[in-house]
Amino acid sequence: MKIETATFRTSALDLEACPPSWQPEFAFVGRSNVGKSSLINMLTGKKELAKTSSVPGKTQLINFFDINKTWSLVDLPGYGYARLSKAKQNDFNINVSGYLTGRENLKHVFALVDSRMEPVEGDLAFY
Ligand SMILES: Nc1nc2c(ncn2[C@@H]2O[C@H](COP(=O)(O)OP(=O)(O)OP(=O)(O)O)[C@@H](O)[C@H]2O)c(=O)[nH]1
Ligand SMILES: [Mg+2]
Repeated sequence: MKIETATFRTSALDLEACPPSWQPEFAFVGRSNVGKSSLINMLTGKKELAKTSSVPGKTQLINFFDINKTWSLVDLPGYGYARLSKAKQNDFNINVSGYLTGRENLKHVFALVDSRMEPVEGDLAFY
């Protein structure tokens, strides 16, 4: 499929704040810094659509991108960012889990792993 348009729609802290949507949605999860945001930019051919960083913990909200005005890609905060407090990590995990389990138009979740590393605790927990 050719991606003709890819635009940022909005960010949300948790499931309750997610925008209403009837479009099929596809989300990326994985540990912080695994490359979720970079992959969205690669797939859409837009280098700066999703914000990326060499420092973990860049994506802190649930970010929605409209593709071809008919479906959506969703960039999620990563887990296991050690420099965040345990309480904040826990909030992220609860918000991401809430989205993954409660979002009605979510069609598919892509769980990214770093092939150079053993799975981390969060990988196994999210599977
Ligand atoms: N070697 C390598 N580096 C990559 C690849 N994809 C992304 N990176 C680098 O990995 C770093 C993290 O990328 P991000 O896309 O911001 O990671 P993220 O999973 O969105 O991280 P959070 O937002 O913290 O959850 C950046 O420095 C990227 O340039 C890849 O395929 N190979
Ligand atoms: Mg990110």
